Amino acid sequence: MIKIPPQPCDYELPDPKKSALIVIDMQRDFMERGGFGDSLGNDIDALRPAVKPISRLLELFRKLELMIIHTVEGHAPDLSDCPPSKLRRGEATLKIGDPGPMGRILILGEPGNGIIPELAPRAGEKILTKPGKGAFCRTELELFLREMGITPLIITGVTTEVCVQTTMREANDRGFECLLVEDGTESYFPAFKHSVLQMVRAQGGIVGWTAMSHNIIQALGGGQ
Ligand code: C5J
Repeated sequence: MIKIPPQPCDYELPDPKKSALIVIDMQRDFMERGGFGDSLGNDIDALRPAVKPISRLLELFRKLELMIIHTVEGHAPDLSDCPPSKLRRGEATLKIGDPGPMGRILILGEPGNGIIPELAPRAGEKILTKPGKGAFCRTELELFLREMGITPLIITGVTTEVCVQTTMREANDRGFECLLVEDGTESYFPAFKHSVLQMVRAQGGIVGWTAMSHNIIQALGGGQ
């Protein structure tokens, strides 16, 4: 049994081998100039601080041979999996599917849709593509986790109040124990990140727990 000192109370990992690190949407489309996030007028640099903590967690999970799942938000080239409401929404200079400097915006397989090189998945790590904000919407994630016997999820990625929070709420409702990594998630809006951290752990952890990456790394026996 491993105990991590997060908020609102200790988070218990009965067997780390049965946990997964989920890295949500660390894609060029959200992190780099010319991508979807930038085209919506966001300050992409606001997301950078999450990269190092995620990289350290990835290193430890790889060393301990624990489950790693990367998610990628993107759509089929013919946009058949993109609801018209999502296509219409937002005041982007470039809409989903438009050609941009890194290829078509938010389209699977385009250079801009890939994961940033610093956090590139390695062989054997699961890459889950998803058309929505939540990683459980129209994907095989729930079935996969149940087949692998995984319940605790250590959650990182961007953006905190959109894909990360949606995924965490979906997971919580399905009975997964979610620990959100405070310094391993970022938002274009710092106040939104702050609010999500508070919302998650309020009322005795109504959606889950939050902890800093160094607490998790230390609890799992990694150095700093
Ligand atoms: C957004 C995401 N913000 N990955 N996607 O559209 O949070």
